Amino acid sequence: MTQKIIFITGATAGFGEATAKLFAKNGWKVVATGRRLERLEKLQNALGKDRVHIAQMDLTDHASIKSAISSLPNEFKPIDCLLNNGGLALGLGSIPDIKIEDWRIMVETNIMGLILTTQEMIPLLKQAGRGASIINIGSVAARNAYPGGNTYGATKAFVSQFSYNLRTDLAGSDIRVTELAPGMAKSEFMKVRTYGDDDVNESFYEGLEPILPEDIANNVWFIANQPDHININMIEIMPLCQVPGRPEIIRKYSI
Ligand code: NDP
Ligand code: 8X3
Repeated sequence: MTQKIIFITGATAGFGEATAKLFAKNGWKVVATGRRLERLEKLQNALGKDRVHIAQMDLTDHASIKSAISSLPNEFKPIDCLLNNGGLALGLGSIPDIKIEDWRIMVETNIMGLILTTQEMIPLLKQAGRGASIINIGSVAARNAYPGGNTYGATKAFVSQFSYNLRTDLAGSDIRVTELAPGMAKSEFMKVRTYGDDDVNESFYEGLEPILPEDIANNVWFIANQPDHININMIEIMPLCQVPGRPEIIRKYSI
């Protein structure tokens, strides 16, 4: 049987890195992308060059997306699964105490980066044929409002609706589309959101049992390995300690 191939955006940390490890361990080939080359190299060294291809790719730069995809070696084509995972939140301020530049970066990364990657990848997914899938990482923040969620949550609401619309556009093709929407998860997400605060990653989750990156990787595996005729439209996951519609459960622990 030919090895399947997953293309992951944001494979240098958190969900993307855990997914790369899980899929490589289970016999898939992995295309790992992100901006931090040294982390990609470390991942490739750990998992093996025959198993992992790396490409430095910035989701805010269309040329870099095109180049990463067009320069894929033959052994890493076609693509059976695209995991649109790379993304970020910046800042926890409530309107109007926000930085417009943060909003611009979130929109460029979480929205534009995801749609441009998808558009560039469609031909390679079509080549893979039946069983190919696109998995878009959304968030519970798309449907639950909390102070400071403003533009971040709205970018994830975009991901949610785009996933459904994409599924409709691709109806009749062999490509499946899923929105995977996690709740509070301990990765580097909060460190990035607080502009690099190392301590927050520990203090924010104290007394809580958040989702771990490996939990999300397991769900990506479940979605990508469904029978070819099954499309999981959407999965939303929260840790038990997080309650829908009760954002203060998170806010209580926010910095
Ligand atoms: P991490 O910060 O641990 O990982 C984020 C990944 O996104 C990194 O690999 C980073 O790579 C990549 N990334 C960020 N900006 C860019 C860019 N401009 N170009 C390319 N890659 C980029 O966070 P998570 O693993 O938690 O986040 C993964 C996804 O899950 C995000 O879309 C996030 O919004 C979403 N999410 C997170 C939740 C959480 O609570 N943690 C809950 C729900 C959704 P690099 O910096 O090397 O480029
Ligand atoms: C991240 C989850 O609720 O912290 O997408 O915004 S939340």
